[in-house]
Amino acid sequence: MKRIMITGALGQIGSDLTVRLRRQYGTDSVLATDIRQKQTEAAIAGPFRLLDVSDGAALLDAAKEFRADTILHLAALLSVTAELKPLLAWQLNMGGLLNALEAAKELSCQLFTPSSIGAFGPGTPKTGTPQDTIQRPLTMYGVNKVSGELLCDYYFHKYGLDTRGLRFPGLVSHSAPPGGGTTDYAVDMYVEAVRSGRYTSYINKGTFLDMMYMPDAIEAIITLMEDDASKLKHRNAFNVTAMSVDPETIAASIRKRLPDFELSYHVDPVRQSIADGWPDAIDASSAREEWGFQPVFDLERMTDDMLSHLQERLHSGQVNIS
Ligand code: AKB
Repeated sequence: MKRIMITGALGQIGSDLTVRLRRQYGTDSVLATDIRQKQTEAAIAGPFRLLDVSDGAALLDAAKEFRADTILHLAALLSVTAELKPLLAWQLNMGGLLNALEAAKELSCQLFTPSSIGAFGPGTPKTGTPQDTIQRPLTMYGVNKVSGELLCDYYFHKYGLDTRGLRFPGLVSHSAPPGGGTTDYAVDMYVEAVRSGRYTSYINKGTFLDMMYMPDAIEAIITLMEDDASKLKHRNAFNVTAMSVDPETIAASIRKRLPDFELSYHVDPVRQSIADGWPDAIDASSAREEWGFQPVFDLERMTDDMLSHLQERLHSGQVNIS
């Protein structure tokens, strides 16, 4: 990766990824694009361009003018929004990916796009979910993610395009909020623990899902993209995870630092049914073996880091920390 264009760069992953990549590859070597402009570091501290990924010509123009050799295609609707707006999700998630793949083909770019634990479904083994297994999701998001994995493999086999991907679990971060996801509750819980000392979870106790802290997700993207392609047996997409937790597990970790934290439940049937179709704990051994995936944040380290960053922002007057 030398000249990197990121789509959806002002979202939860892109905000941290853009800043981290500019540190490593140089500010002017990373173009952040998004459908709207925000006054955030990713948008204002380096090259930024407005881009709607459903406009294929505009996406190609942006990559061509920037002389990109890598496209990190992050723009997508997450699971809950996709389930509420399935047609829009198909158009944006699949249309945007197709446009990114076509631009990458035209310009001979490397391409990364995230898949998700949402690519699995109720028929998938719940624990130790293997890299290669049954993928019959019942959600539009899941259908998009499986189709996206297949499409990226297709471009690799048919055109020799260097496509690589990760099946992300829920990602926890403090700088940019997630939006429209099922696993967002984990981020919300940390924010509310610091802001109000209590949180009402829309996901029920006992619902275990994989999670990972954002710095590990970002290092995983960079390591995978920089890895020698000849070592990869898989491409689209690798299982990655750092922990399997339910709301009670996270609350217990928060209470070790904030003993008065209160957790209650008001379960949302849409989000609960999405979570019920996902694995409890996936197996990331292919990622470890093929390119050395090694997350450093476990639950306790993540809780320490999340709470200290959020508390710092609260005390510096940024009360509206999400
Ligand atoms: C979501 O909850 O939709 C995402 C995901 C796990 O893909 N965070």
